[in-house]
Amino acid sequence: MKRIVTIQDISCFGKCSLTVALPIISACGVEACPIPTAVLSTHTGGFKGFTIHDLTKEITPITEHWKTLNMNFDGIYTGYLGSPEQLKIVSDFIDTFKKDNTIVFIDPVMGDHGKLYAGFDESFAKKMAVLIKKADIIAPNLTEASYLLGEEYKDNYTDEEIRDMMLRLSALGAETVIITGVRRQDKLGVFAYESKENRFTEYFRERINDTFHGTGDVFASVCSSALVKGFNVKEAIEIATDFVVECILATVPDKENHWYSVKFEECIPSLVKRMF
Ligand code: PXL
Repeated sequence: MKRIVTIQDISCFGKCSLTVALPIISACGVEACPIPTAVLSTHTGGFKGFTIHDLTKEITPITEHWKTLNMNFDGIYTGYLGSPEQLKIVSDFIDTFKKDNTIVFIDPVMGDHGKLYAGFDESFAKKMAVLIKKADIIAPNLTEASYLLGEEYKDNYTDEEIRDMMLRLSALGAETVIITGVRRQDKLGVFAYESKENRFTEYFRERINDTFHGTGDVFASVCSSALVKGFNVKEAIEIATDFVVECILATVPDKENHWYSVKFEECIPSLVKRMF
């Protein structure tokens, strides 16, 4: 069985980061090892008064113990990281645990719809742009991509502009760049650029006019698992995009109650079918 270590927070309510990553990676038939970077009462996207308990101090003792166990990972998947100090620790973690066959998948979670999430600023984005040098694959949305490049976010991008962004992002160090959440009239999709092959790929589905938190984490969890299982980039972005669309469609009828994330649980059977 393949094994992924995933490093991100646990938001106890709100279905994002680890509460999404762990069940999805497991459903894909990949062993999931979490390193929780912080415990929050909820995610930060829409709840008032959420609590945060930082776990930075726990990360190094966990990795020190793992070093004594000679742990190895087929994938290292990082999501929401809360401080420059955590970026540094994750960078050291990659240096220690990345082996020749380890896929390093960094989702540079920082914002969406042109805005950074609460607690992030441009200086954090600059440091994230350094961490992604260590990635094989990065999966920013357009907001995160523009912050990584230190550019103003725009409401609309042409395909040429997105391709140009991907080239410049890959010049920051990652071999493969995936850009999520690209809108095109009545479609929503994903672009990928594989620098080794100099290949651009895209995959679009129908656009649903509702947005939900956590869909980036759902995408990254499926995509990283698929890549670790040996699917190629084109297949991985198709499986992950289809799954996100299915999760959104399952949530839309109950969107008033379930605004905080998607009902991914109901869609797990079809994910399992595609993964095995
Ligand atoms: O889904 C990304 C995410 C992860 N973790 C926390 C968040 C968010 C997005 O808002 O607040 C704590």
